[in-house]
Amino acid sequence: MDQEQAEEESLESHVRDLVLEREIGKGSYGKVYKALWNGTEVAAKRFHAALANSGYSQIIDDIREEFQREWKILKSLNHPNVVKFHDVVFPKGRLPIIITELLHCDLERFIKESKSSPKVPTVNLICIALDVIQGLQYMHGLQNPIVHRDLATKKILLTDKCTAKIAELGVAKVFIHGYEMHATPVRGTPVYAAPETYPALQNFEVVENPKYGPKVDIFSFGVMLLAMAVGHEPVVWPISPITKDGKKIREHERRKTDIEKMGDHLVKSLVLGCLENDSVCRPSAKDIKAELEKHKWNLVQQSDCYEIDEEAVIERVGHQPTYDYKFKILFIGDKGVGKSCLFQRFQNPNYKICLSTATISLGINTESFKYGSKFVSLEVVDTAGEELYFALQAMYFRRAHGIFLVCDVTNHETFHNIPRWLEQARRCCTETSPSIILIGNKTDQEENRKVSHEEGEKFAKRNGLSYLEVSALEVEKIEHMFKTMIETLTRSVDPGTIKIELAETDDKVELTKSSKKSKCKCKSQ
Ligand SMILES: Nc1nc2c(ncn2[C@@H]2O[C@H](COP(=O)(O)OP(=O)(O)OP(=O)(O)O)[C@@H](O)[C@H]2O)c(=O)[nH]1
Ligand SMILES: [Mg+2]
Repeated sequence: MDQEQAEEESLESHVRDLVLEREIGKGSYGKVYKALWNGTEVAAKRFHAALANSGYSQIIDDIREEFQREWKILKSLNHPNVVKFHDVVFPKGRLPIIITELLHCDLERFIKESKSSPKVPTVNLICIALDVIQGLQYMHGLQNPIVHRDLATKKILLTDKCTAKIAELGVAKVFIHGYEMHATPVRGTPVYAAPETYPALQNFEVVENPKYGPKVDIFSFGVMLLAMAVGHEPVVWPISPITKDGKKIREHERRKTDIEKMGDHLVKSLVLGCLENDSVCRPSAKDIKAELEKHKWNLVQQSDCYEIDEEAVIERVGHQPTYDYKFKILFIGDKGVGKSCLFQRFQNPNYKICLSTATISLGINTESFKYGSKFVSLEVVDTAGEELYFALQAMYFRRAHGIFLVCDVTNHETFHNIPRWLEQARRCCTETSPSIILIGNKTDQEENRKVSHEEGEKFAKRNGLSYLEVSALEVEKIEHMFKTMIETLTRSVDPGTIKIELAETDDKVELTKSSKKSKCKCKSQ
């Protein structure tokens, strides 16, 4: 074994406090190791020793530049769906090592080694896609958008609970908001690359660098969706998207085999939209997120194991040191619709609703209870419907998992304002995909009803919500309303299908149905 090879195989990090334990992945430039850094488990990415020692200063400079860029970009990002950067270390006389959070496996491998049929069950596909699109929405929504430029299943990492995170930002680039820019063609993964990232050629000579914007990531996202739907890496024909005379081939045509194989998959129209040759025709990250959320909600509702167990009771318990789930839920809606009464009656069935007074600013309560075999901690935020307090509202929505969007069925104005509340909830709840339930309250006043049951249901259906009618006077209905929320939340965190097991020894990925009772912590900690 020569010196380079020996160095390549060596687990010597040449940095104090960084212990490389074992290789967990290979990239084009380097290897990724599971490592211990100041006692914490991390992933450490370092170059192939051969490249560092090659003597080709241009290559080394390129690599250095790439690492520096990745370092700078990673450092500025902070989102649950973007891999967390810890540090970069420079071993003496060697190339830098990037230290990031340690994840379980990448999506490419997950698909390859899955034993499920289909390889990625639809509900998991939707959850992974939602995570990735949220990461992209965050990156593209920055003041100066960051475009990944090399999104592919290999660049998506998964936690053991299957939360997806965007990784490997080595070729990411900061763009100017709202502009397309000339950029060098990406050396990334060709089958994932958008057609506009290919340079204009004349007699096989590059005549102009390509011009593109964040929509190149949307294209790659579409390819990633397609790969999950068909259960393997993308197949394209012909290999080059450009004909001899410099014309671009339609991507729907190049990817015909996979598109046909996808059949009538739930995400088919999304995939086709993302794979449009003209970037303007591709949907935005925001639109994709809204569509995926609708699919997720429908799946959660359709699944027969998701029926509310009417026998199950919510058993109040004192404060618990540990719990299976922790959720934050919000009550929102116009003033006087009964938000405080509904919550007070849930807390205390003997509460006299006639005593309710307008909420000032907000009220927060934490309730612990046992539901079935699970311990649940609920932080309930009762907001004020009074306009005076609207300025504070964006703050309440942070990290909210569930929302009761309440209207008063005896007051049509309160129903008329629901779209405004819904829009605000969707805009402000950036960190998670909240489960939203539309509540029509005060059904005890049937004679004064102004909002019909059908009207409420129709609106809810159109907007991917579920609809419940209640009266703060009827304790059972309030119990049902909270049960519905808890069931929905536990399922949206743990859709009941994914458990990734990577054995230390053989590194196998297992995709199995987890039991309904599987313990799972809240996803958005
Ligand atoms: N008949 C009837 N009255 C209700 C019901 N729920 C609430 N109310 C009455 O509606 C009024 C307003 O209820 P609150 O719970 O204070 O309303 P809110 O939505 O919290 O109002 P803000 O805090 O101002 O945003 C009170 O007078 C309650 O007694 C119900 O189910 N039926
Ligand atoms: Mg109130």
